[in-house]
Amino acid sequence: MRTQVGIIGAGPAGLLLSHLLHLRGISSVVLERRSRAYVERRVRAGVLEQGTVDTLVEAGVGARLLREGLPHQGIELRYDGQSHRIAFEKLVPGRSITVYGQQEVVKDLIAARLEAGGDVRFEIEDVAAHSLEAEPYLTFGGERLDCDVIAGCDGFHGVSRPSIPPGVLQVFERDYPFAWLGVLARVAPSSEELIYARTERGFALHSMRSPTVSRFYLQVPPDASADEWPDERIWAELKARLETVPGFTLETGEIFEKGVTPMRAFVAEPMQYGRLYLAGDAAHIVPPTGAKGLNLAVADVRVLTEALDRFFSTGAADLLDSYSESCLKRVWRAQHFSWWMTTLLHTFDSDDAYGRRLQLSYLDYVTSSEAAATTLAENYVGLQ
Ligand code: FAS
Ligand code: PHB
Repeated sequence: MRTQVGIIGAGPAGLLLSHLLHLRGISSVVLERRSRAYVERRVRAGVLEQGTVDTLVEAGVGARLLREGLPHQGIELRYDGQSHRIAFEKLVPGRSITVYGQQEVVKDLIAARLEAGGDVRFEIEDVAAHSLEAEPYLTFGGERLDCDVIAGCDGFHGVSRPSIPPGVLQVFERDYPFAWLGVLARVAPSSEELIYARTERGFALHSMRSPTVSRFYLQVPPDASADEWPDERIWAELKARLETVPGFTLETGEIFEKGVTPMRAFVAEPMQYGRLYLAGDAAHIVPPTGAKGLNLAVADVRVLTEALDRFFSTGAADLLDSYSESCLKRVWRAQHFSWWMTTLLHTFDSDDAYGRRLQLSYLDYVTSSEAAATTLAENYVGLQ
């Protein structure tokens, strides 16, 4: 078998790359380890930057997103018994975010690929990448797929990054001393917008997926397990961390999904080797506090699509050669913003009284200075 681009992974990066390449007449095969039902059910990100929405709409896969997505013009920072709105419409006029679950994006992309007769294969075990320097190929289940290029879109735990010979990659990473317990509940959101809450008990986030489904996160110890968090304990802790301002009541409902996500930051440089190009979580991970992970994956794919289109249509490899450099500036901006939001809002070492005062002082500054609030807003909605 032969294809122009062999893609490992059917997450947002792999599926969007396959779709955008198809629109430019470039063939690809997507090889996914999990089942279609699994990847369509996997709950992850929820916030799309304007650039991500524009990309999906322009690519013809944004109809349901425009119908069902929830456009937001601001977020709330809640701390020390105070509530402060970061108003995008005032600080970054014309730019906003849309709340739309990552699994919905994945469903829309899979539907589009299959409708177009795209070659997306699920439950493919033992994918391996070979001969990356010259004539690359993938093997899986006793088969061989010859490719002109391989795209590693297989996430943080995939096989593509480890296929790069030792000594080539420089890795930058930071593990945080806490994790997030994520919860989905069948209850109308108690706030129209997202609430990022910093409390002495720890961070909490009030988000949502629809007018009838809310999404919550709690900062928990790094080794926490969802089994330690029965529903009653989750609601009690969410109330303790969110019901801190007058007039706010957190509505409760049936919890139907819960899981713990580690908080880590990671970047592998360069994001390419020979004819292998890494995109999305295969190359970088951010703590989800800044809602950047999915949006970074989409941004990588936009750059890679242009580079591959130029290569296949003209033979020029210049954009491919500069792919990693083109992505890393945005990657590191998102890394810094995610670190900044995480350190601003989470509770660290309980003995660090000085550090906690610094946090409160910075929050007072961000919520009283238009310049500081604009810094948060323009990074959150996505830099142009
Ligand atoms: P993905 O990990 O989504 O997709 C990679 C795909 O490759 C998967 O389908 C996987 O099954 C497949 N794969 C892996 N190894 C393979 C192999 N050997 N062979 C074939 N296929 C293979 N971001 C946010 O912005 N907000 C959040 O709240 C948030 N929550 C998250 C929660 C969790 C548990 C995780 C892990 C991530 C979260 N993220 C969040 C980040 C997340 O949204 C990623 O940024 C996004 O999924 C990146 O998309 P991909 O790069 O496509 O990687
Ligand atoms: C989500 O709704 O899943 C979400 C929202 C904002 C974040 C992280 C996750 O910063």
